[in-house]
Amino acid sequence: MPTETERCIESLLAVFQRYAGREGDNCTLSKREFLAFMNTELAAFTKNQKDPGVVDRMMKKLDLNSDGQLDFQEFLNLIGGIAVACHNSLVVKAPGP
Ligand SMILES: [Ca+2]
Repeated sequence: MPTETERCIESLLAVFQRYAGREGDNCTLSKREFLAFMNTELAAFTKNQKDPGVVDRMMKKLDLNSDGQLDFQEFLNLIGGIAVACHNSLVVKAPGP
């Protein structure tokens, strides 16, 4: 039986591969694959964005080597950033001692 942490890693890999495998290089997310990922998997976030260019700019910021694709490391930077933001908002919201 995998642990909870191992299952989380497996899930991240599976989601990345599912979207990366849609077109072109199946080890990276193209802009279209990234948009599909954002609109499906992070729809709550995407829907709240009034600026339609925000996902575009996120892609540019995440694409550290500027090859127009997001590899798994670049994708993890996004997940890590969101996780940290969630953690921080929980810490701020949590009642003090
Ligand atoms: Ca890249």
